[in-house]
Amino acid sequence: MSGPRFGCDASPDDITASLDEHGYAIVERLADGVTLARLNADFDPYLNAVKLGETDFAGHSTKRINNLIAKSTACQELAIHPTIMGVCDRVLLPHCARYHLHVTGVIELQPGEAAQVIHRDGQIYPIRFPSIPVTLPTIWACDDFTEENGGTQIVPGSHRWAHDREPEPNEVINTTMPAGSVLIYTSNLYHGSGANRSNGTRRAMALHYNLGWLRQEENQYLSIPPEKARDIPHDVLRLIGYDFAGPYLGFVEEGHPLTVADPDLPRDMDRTGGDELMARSMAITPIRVGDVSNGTWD
Ligand SMILES: O=C(O)CCC(=O)C(=O)O
Repeated sequence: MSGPRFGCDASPDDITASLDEHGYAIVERLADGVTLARLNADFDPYLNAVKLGETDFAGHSTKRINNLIAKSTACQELAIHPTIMGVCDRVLLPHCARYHLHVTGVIELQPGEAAQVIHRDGQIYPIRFPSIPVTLPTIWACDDFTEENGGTQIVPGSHRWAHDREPEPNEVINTTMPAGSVLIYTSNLYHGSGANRSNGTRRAMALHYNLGWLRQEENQYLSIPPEKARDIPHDVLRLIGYDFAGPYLGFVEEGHPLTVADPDLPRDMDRTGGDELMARSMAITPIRVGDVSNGTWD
């Protein structure tokens, strides 16, 4: 099956094939109703307290909150959902020994919000498009996404476009999906939030993953320092960055970064992350970031 729309039992292989072919995939109702209700209840008090955005990019009628791993156990569970991890393994692991959670955020469009400027998430790094996928964004629908309420706008196929090509209005479509579904795309795809022409809000949870050797967008080491990290499961902590990104990348004096969050772990003073990480690192095809054969970096 080539997608781009799947049921919740879709395989990571099929979703990855859709990302390659269309630049995106939609997996319907991947979060069950109970998890979705917990997620929304966890976020409600924060969204009730936050002010509207103050920039064109963040939106002037949009509420945003971040640091979601600290705010919601339901979010922690969805961040490591096996289907999403399977897709991250296939899309990101060919280019890194470990991937991380890059940024977490709720984006709640209020009635009357205008469409966001269409952009590519890879623009956060100084790279030319199309490139290897440097991030794997996922946008979970906390409400039904419709054309009227600002379901994420995407430009199918734009993941293959040259650096300077920009979308025409007729190439942009709105993502529609029921609450609990997730839109998955890569750093090369043009997208942005839609205009909310409805009378209700449109709530999304963005969980983006990135190559472990790149700086994460959200500084989750400072947002979730060791004393706050103690109640969070190890596999989630590793994902936010309490881990090696590759051999030698990210050690602490005691060895593994997790030791600063869990005093019961042994301090082995190892800086390499171990044999499995070394093997993964050696398996990556070196990435060309410039061609100096003619004496320039172009
Ligand atoms: O809200 C959305 O649907 C997408 C938001 C987005 O792409 C962004 O804020 O960078």
